[in-house]
Amino acid sequence: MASPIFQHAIVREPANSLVDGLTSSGLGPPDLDLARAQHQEYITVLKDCGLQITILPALEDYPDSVFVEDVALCTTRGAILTRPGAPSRRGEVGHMRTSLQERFSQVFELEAPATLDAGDVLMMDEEFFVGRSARTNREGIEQLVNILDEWDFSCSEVALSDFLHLKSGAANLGGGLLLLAGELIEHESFRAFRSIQVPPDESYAANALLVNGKVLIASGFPVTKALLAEQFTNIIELDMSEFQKLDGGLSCLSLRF
Ligand code: CIR
Repeated sequence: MASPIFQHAIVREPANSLVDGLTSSGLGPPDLDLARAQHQEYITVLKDCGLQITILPALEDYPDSVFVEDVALCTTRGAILTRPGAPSRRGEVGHMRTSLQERFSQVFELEAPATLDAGDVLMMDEEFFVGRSARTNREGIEQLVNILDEWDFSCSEVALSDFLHLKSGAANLGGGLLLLAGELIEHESFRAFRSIQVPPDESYAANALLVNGKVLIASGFPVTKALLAEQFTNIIELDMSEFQKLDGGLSCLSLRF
């Protein structure tokens, strides 16, 4: 199994309304200046990984719009605009349409009553996994599976009970290796893969990102970092404190393709 190679990333500037973003973390509202500085550092690191970055403007009407990952799935054969599970996030999709149509020859869009956040979609080469979560429903999964099938990708469902999104607890580290946390560690869907297991008190660190040979992880999770260091020489830590307050992780802040 190969490691994905990315050339582009799309990100969106944090809005002032970020302080009103959805959250279940109980960590309080984010500090806007710090969130902006962390977002800037995230962009710098992606650039250093060799990506060309498109920075979309902030959307004040959509507090969670900085988490661009949820509104689209970008694959090697086309892109899919989603229909986010949280009603307050549905309007974000229209603000991503043109950017994807300019870059992908095929762009599909999920339709009601489907709901799906692309944070629930994990790509392992040609094999996809989709979390059935509080945000992603049966119709969302059905529509996704049908589109992926047209592109000759397989896709299977992973029932979630604890995590907000599938990628809150799973990351593709390339070469058939997964980083897994919590309920996903023993999950039958991932038995065929090798995995690194994140300890329970570092579960947030599971949302890591492999970008062109470098592993990006949130800072402050020493056990996970040490486990990764056994297999990777290039690990970059990023302070994600302000996005963690809104249940967002490293993958959520960009679309990569
Ligand atoms: C939300 O609840 O939708 C945002 N506050 C966080 C979204 C995080 N996105 C992701 O995990 N892909």
